[in-house]
Amino acid sequence: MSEQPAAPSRAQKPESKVEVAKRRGRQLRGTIGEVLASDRSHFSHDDVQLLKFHGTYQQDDRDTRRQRETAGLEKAYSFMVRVAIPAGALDADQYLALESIADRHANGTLRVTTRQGFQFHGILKGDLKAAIAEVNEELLTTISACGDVQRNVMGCAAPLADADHAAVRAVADAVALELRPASKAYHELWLDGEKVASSQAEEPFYGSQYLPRKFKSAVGLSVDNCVDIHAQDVGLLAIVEQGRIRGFNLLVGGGLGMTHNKGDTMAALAEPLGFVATEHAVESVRLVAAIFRDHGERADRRHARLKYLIAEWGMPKFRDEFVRRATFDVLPPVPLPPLPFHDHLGRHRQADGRWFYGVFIQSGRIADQDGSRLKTALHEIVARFRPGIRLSAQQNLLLTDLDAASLDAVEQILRDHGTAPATELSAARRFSMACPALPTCGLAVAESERVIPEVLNRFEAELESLGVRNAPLTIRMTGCPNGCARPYTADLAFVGRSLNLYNVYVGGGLAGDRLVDLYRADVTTEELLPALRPLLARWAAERHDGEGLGDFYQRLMGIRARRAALTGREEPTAERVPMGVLQ
Ligand code: SRM
Ligand code: SF4
Repeated sequence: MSEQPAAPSRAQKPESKVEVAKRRGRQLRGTIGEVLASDRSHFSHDDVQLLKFHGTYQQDDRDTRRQRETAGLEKAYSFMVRVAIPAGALDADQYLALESIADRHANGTLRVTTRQGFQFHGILKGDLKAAIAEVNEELLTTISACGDVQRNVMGCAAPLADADHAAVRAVADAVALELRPASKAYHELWLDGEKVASSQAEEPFYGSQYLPRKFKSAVGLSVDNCVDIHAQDVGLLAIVEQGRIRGFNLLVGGGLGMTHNKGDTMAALAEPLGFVATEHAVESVRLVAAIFRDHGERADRRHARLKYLIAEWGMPKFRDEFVRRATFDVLPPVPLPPLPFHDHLGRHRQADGRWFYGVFIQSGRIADQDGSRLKTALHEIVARFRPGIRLSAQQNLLLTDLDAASLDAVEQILRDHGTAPATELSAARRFSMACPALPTCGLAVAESERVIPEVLNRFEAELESLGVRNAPLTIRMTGCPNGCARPYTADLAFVGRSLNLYNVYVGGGLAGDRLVDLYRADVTTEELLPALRPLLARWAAERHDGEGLGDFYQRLMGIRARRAALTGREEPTAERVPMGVLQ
């Protein structure tokens, strides 16, 4: 079904600069081809916006920015390239090829993203075309990894027997294909495809202006919320009964980006809209995207996410619009208990009797650095055992399809290269996430990936001494409030305010179904632990068996009880998070 986009309904307000760039961009072409062929070191505003749809961001080295400015030099430009990998699934050859691209065209590292993609950093303009072309040679793509389109479609990465994970992957693949931009510009620019005249007909779904903003979808499971379904614009939550998928609860309106001190911006959790049959799952995502396309904000980009449209309309009106467009039955959502969460690290038996091994990767960065030679270890393992690869939504990597006999060898190779098995990590480290922030991210106002190891060292020592080293605790850090490491659903979050200053949030949890509260504003890196010491000490002393920090905080504040009284719905508790995740 390819209904045409309606004329933007908010035409009375002046459209944002990005909308203008999209409209003038001739279906994502702009002058990218000309600049690529020239000796210019970087692209101008409109092309920079269009490049995002092709999966690449123009960045500059933030560490040298000031020095270069003083010396009268231009910024040290380079490009981040993001590979969209539905459900994070790739094979051994693809992994080795991406690793080689990182070595030859980028800064030698690969980074697993919080949406199960891979990122390269530090690609110079002269290498950009080759890098993207080589990704495509491996039957992977960068299109729609960024930009105002559907982003990488997430899906549970683990081939376990608890549900039909192949079906989850198939739905994620189908959703990704359904909303992939159709413009031939990608082939023309990066793959030397034949040039065609641009026309709106080239993009039957997206039209000339694409979506008002990014649009994120995930396929989750009622037996495992490893994809953080509540953080998505649209979530398909598979209702699993006796290992089979019965259909999907459709959740809409999640999104975490917000701006400090702007009360009209907010993080929001996706709420159930209804239940749809499996054969209508893909069409359901498309319908939600179409409503967003036709009614989303196009003037103020801070308000251009689906969550703001739903906040403005209210869920009943949004649901009515969805039902009006749907040609299939939309039933009431299936009531569910709080969703369990697994990180899939360590050894697990697959549905087919083989094994997978989940490797913890600090902040998703696959590199040989800081005393660990993780990149070399993974190269050796992948080249020798040729496992399947699954990227997880917690920035980790699963090696699948292994024989029982190879598990010890895999673990030994990792150990020999300085990577301890997940079972030996503290909960704080195991469940931690951090965004890239400085020096690559143009929006970072504080450090994240570069400082989280040291922050975790301090917290680990404290938690160890309090006797809660293995108690459920997820710590997430970001270099600004955009929320790339999903801080606002974590037990504990440090969100950059400015250089070496963070807002501290508390009160989420592993299940990802509750937003945090601001606990303390403007705390330096050194003061993070002292600021939290009293709370950690009370948690250690007074927690119920299995109670995570966020749950404890909510209980302490009486929030859970108050909410339950208001909504008649009991809030989730850590006791229901399977302790198997800490085995
Ligand atoms: Fe993000 C922008 C990195 C997941 C919310 N994000 C960025 C940019 C591209 C900065 C920029 O616009 O110049 C960052 C690139 C940094 C770098 O140097 O690589 C960036 N985001 C990331 C990644 C790599 C973080 C990570 O540690 O893995 C994640 C890539 C995922 C992927 O493969 O597609 C990433 N970003 C997220 C998430 C989490 C998620 O999707 O599950 C969020 C919160 C959920 C949401 O979208 O609401 C997120 N990123 C943002 C926002 C805020 C959007 C908003 O609605 O306000 C921005 C800023 C923007 O879009 O203007 C942003
Ligand atoms: Fe950059 Fe902010 Fe996202 Fe971190 S959270 S990667 S600093 S945009």
